[in-house]
Amino acid sequence: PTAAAATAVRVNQLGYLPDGPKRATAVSTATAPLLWQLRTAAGAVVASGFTTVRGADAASAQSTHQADFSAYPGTGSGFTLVVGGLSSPPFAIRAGLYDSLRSDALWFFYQQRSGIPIEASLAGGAAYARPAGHLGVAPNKGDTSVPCQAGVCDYSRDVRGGWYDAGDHGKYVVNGGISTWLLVNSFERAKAKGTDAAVGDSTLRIPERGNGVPDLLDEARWELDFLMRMQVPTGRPLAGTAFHKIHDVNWTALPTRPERDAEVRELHRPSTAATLNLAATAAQCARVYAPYDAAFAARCLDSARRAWTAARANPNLIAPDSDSNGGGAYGDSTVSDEFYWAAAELYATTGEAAYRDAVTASPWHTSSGALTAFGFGWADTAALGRLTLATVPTGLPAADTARLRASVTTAADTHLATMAGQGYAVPLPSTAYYWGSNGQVAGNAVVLGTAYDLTRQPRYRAGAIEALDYLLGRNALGQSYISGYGTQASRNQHHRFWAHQADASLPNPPAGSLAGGPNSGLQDPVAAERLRGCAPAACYIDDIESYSTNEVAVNWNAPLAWAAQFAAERP
Ligand code: 9MR
Repeated sequence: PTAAAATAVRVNQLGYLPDGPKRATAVSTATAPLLWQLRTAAGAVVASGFTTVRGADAASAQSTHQADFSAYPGTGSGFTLVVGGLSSPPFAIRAGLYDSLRSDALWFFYQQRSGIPIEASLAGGAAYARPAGHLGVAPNKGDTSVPCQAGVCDYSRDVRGGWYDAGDHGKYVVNGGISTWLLVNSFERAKAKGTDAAVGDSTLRIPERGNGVPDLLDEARWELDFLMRMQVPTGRPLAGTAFHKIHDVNWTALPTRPERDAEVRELHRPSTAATLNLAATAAQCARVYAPYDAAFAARCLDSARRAWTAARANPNLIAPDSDSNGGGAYGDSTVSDEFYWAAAELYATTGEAAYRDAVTASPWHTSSGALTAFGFGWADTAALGRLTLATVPTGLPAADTARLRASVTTAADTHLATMAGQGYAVPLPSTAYYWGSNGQVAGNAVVLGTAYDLTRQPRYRAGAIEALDYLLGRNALGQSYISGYGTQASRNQHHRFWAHQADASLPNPPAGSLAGGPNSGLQDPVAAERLRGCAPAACYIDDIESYSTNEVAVNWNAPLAWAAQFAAERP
């Protein structure tokens, strides 16, 4: 025992798997190891040991110790970890811990659906039910006949459906693409592993349950149909490209339920990035949906081919960062990575030489930049192509496939090294707490999980699960960023319907909604005012107005769903 005791003990507030890593972080300036004790709900000490002194942690600006109770073989609920005289929040140790998060993280997508009534019986009660959004019932203008912005086109399109991107009412092809890809990839990898029944028919609370098709694919199809509606039709200028996005001319106020949005909606001009997001996800669709719905798979492939051809013919339609009135910009000036991703998906699906040549000619095929310590994202998609080519059997030479697989394990080892260097074992460099950092953490868990799938090396599984520990409370703030999970969980995420903090008659976000997380950029007025001077990993506030730290988004919940599905599997 030393004079300086612990000032906080941070654990995964959901708990730990019996066969998983069990580590916690204590905040303490003590320079000698501290005694830790694992206690049952009744107070009995069932395991004990001494912490490892980790010292200064750059991301949190805290001095930390690590307690490792992985060797404890017992199970139960209401455990606490006592370090230096201070107790953690209670947590469970049990198998099946991630079963509900697996389905809740996917439930988020149903609740974000546009163009369909959200049913009380499926959405978790009357508070979450709402009429269909954006079908043109006054005062709502609807997405069934949406005109273009001035000068973009002289016709209207039916672009109903899909998921709202986040807390706003926009629908964006860039970002819809990566989110859809992650869900469908989680199914494709599960099927290869034989664990797809967990997300099969009648496993989720969605209207399509019982239709004979795996529920996860039903959910992703809701977005795929929308993405294909965003394609410029044959016979029009720029045929085959995809409109970048559709959203309101002006930002709607908070709160505003989707069906009460009275703003004019507009299609924004096609972009190469959006076109390639469509090509990639539609090509993946053609491959993965073929056994369940051959006609839909064929429609996906036709759309993907047309998108690819149109992108090749129009490689410089760059979506600008400035187009952010009424919706997010999703500007992306580098599209070579999207070309690689789309080529990879089209090649993995068709095996055709032209797509193979586009893959092998791409600088991303050999670049180590495809998988970095920072991770992938809506603007950086080469990793998605890399993961597909590393995991889906193709006609690439065996040596090339082996090289791609090695690049995934190398990236996973980089994440493990990052984690080992940090007080909170976060797979994110301490300089990388940007907008949506929790999505990056979850995305890096996807890379770790894929490395485990490829090698069955336990360290990769442990890394993926420890990334979830971070999201569920083992972090600088002792905050679970997933609503409904943990003793101190986010509940006021920025959202126009789940806006209880702004209007007590509205619900909080449903269980399984991931907050964007710490953002050292402090890019909203509440964050700028209340978080001044924060250490990167502490730049977060559970306030509905802090959209730059506390929004939800499809591209963050999608890797969470992937990782939760992975964690729910037996090793
Ligand atoms: O996730 C996006 C982040 O990378 C950008 O820095 C930020 C500002 O452009 O936008 C984020 O995406 C938001 C989008 O623009 C609009 N819908 C909500 C998204 C999540 O906050």
